[in-house]
Amino acid sequence: MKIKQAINLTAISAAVLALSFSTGCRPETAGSVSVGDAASKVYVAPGQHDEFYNIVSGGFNGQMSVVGLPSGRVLKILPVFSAHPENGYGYTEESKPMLNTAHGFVPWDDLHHIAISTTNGEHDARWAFGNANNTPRIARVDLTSFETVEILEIPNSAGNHSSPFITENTEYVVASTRFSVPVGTDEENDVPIETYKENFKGTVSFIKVGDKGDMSIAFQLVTPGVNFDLARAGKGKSHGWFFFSTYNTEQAHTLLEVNASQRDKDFIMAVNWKKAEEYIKAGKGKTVKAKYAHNKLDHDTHMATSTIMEEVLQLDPKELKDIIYFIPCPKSPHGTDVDPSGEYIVGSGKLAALIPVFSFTKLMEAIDNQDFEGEYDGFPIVRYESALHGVVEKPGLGPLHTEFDGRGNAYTSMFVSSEVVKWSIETLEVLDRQPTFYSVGHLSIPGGPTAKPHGKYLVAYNKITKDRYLPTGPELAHSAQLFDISGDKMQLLLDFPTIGEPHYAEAFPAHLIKDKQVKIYKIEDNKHPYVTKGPGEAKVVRDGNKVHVYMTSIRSHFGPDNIEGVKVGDEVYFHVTNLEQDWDIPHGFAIKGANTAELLIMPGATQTLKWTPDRPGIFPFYCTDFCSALHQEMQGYLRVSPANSTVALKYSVGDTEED
Ligand code: RUQ
Ligand code: CUA
Repeated sequence: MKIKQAINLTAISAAVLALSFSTGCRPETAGSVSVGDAASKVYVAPGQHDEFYNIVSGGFNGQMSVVGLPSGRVLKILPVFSAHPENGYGYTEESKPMLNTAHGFVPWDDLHHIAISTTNGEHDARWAFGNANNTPRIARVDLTSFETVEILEIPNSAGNHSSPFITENTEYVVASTRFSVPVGTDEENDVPIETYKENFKGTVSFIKVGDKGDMSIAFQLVTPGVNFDLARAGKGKSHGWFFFSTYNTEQAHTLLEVNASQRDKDFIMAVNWKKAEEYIKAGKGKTVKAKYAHNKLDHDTHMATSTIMEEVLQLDPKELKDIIYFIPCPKSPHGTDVDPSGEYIVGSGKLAALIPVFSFTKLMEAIDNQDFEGEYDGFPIVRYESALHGVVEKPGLGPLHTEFDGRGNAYTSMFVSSEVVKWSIETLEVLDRQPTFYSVGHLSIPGGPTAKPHGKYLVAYNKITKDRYLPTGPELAHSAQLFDISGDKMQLLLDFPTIGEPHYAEAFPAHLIKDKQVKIYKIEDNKHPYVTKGPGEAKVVRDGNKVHVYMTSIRSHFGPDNIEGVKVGDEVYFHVTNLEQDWDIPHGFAIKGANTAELLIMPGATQTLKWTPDRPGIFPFYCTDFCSALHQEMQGYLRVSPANSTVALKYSVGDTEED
């Protein structure tokens, strides 16, 4: 038995290795483009704007980046789940609560997927949602200020990979767990790992999104203990349903590389969430204890708060019928994608040699006729052939993700054979294939996952860069490639490096948001408890060993700019209000020896730096953002005296000296 298993393992490992990129997957055709033609298509003349905003996940950097398309120019890095030195996110006293969790402060996570809000299945681009994989959370970014404004932790989840995916009208953001784990109290969860099959469960969380975007967990489905990889909501005719790819339906807990690839087929799990809603309305949910953080940024106070929630509502689909059905899907499906009409569901089995396409109409018929081929953990398995629209034969090796152009075509990324394959949804014929450099993961077409894709471009987000750019030591630039997909054949136009490792990205037309941008925060609306609304109000107040500096910044001075009477052992809080009311005039703040942060303060906002002087002396502070011709003059001095000194607190605001 042991020996047999070992042989098995070697054979499978060898097969997997042969498929993997390490043996070389360099596409045969070199990436040649007609330079003049391609260059003119991506050329955005100086002073002109890009046509699309592209919001790109940064993978293990926990950020999103904002890229213009077709130019590929990086416009901004948006910190979401990671502290970010550029603007103090996660460092300033105001923003630290955003990164609080039930496990405490988590300054770095892993962000894979972007979901741009939709109405009637089309992008409205009010918000961008992103997932934290490691410590499960969903974030909401406001696309008028390009700030993370809300983060909601997800209890009973581990490895929040299959998220965030949204329903047609952004009714829900949905998140499912990658790792199944015991779902009980901390004490109940202390079980032997080998009891996986009896004790480990999956969960799918439906997070309600309010009119203003506010998130709350409406309910959680407890599912069989499998791994969820990705998901998509139904739309159009399939609105009300949700589709999740699963792997490890073998329920292995060790050596998954081998043990989770035993079955010929895993499943796409179809969830009737309208039905689940009915059960919730009928009071069938069960409230269970769960600890998770809910963090929000308040734009009036410019402060984030973190609240620890205590319970969550769960539904048990085992007792409540007609919520969950399993559809067999070959070989560890990674992506599951729904076409713009909502009729076709594409499963991409990463170890499969074909791409199955399911029909929603047929799926409904099969469910109505109870056309099942058995049960999985008590849930009906719909007969594969009955739900199948057809398969794409010989698409390539290692299908991962599929996007749509709105003209009846689908585009699937092939990780192992490093290519994008275009095929017809109706006839399932392969129409074109183009190499990617190299090992492509996600694809993104502007509007690609919506009911109304914009077609035109496709971006391939690649895992390996190898020789595409000037080398930069052991780690090379991560890479995206832009294709023109407006014609019959795809045409490679541009390589551009990305920030972090790109996973999913979504792009939408710039006109949706570009005239809605927040330019300043009105100083009269600033409700920060330590705001200073004019240079005359600047002051320094001692409260025991806490010293609060109410400071203003305006081109080109700080008020106050001379401070004395601070002592070793004090906790000094610099609450700096930027009095500017002009677009694009932030001021910075830094003081020597500060080991918490610097600040970057937007016009009209207040931000706080906490500083604990550790020795007597003179400590200069200055503005870190080049704000005017006199930026270098924007500086000041703070005197620190020994703990027992009698130097009186004293500060000066411009000319006036006060005690
Ligand atoms: S995954 S490369 Cu983390 Cu979206 Cu498929
Ligand atoms: Cu303010 Cu430089």
